[in-house]
Amino acid sequence: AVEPTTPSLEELLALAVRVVEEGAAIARDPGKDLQVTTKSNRNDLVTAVDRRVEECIAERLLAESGYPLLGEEGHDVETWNGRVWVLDPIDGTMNYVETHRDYAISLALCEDGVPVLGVVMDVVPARCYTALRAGGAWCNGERLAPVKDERGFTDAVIITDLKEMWALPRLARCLEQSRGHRRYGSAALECVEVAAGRAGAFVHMWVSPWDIAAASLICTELGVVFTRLDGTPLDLRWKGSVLVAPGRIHRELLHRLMIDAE
Ligand code: 2AM
Ligand code: CA
Ligand code: CA
Ligand code: CA
Repeated sequence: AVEPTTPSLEELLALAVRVVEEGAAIARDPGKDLQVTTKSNRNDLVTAVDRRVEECIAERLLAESGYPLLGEEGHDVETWNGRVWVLDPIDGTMNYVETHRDYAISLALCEDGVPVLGVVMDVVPARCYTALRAGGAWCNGERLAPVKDERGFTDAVIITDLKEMWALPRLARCLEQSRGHRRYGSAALECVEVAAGRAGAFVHMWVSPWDIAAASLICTELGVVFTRLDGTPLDLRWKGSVLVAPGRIHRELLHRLMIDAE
């Protein structure tokens, strides 16, 4: 008998891109009724499309890879040990419902909690960001250059939420000194903005594993430093804060946010 061969990470990345493209097709053509309902509060939304995209991708990945899947809308795993898919079927559901742009599908494959491949699909412009651990990162198949690490934060745009500014007065001061403040409403796409060099930093107090599993690999493959707000290493298995920036800006913001207010 012929032993089935274990798929390479390149093959698994190709599979991940295929299923994310299928999910994007569902999101682009949702049918009449989105069935918008709320979860923890009136601005925490989920739609039938979130669930349908997760269902479709989970089914395909289980059939074609056999690895378990953790997804925001109802797929849990018993353990992070070994290979586990981590999926956010729609990151930026409020945008999906209200602004009709800046929402993403995020899919990563983790080994013992460490992402080894990642896909972040910016659905509306069909821009597909991918990364392979120790292999680099791409946008629509074109290799992305490592981020430049020259600017300080006063020469950069910083992405964060208004809530964070109220929670962190020191962050508000940094934003005043920066080139400006942005917010897009999809944590995955916001990380990718830093990886692509269009923003200098992303700061967020509370992200879930599926928000950042794929985007964190895209960032680190391009030389972006990706830690908790206090500078400690990211452990994807837990929800928490993130400070995402090239080295110099990361050092400057860490110092100003955590060590010295002046
Ligand atoms: P979602 O759209 O998948 O829920 C928007 O502010 C960003 O924060 C999005 O990435 C969104 O992901 C995420 N988000 C929304 N509600 C959240 C919550 N209650 N806790 C943490 N993250 C949330
Ligand atoms: Ca959600
Ligand atoms: Ca999300
Ligand atoms: Ca989501």
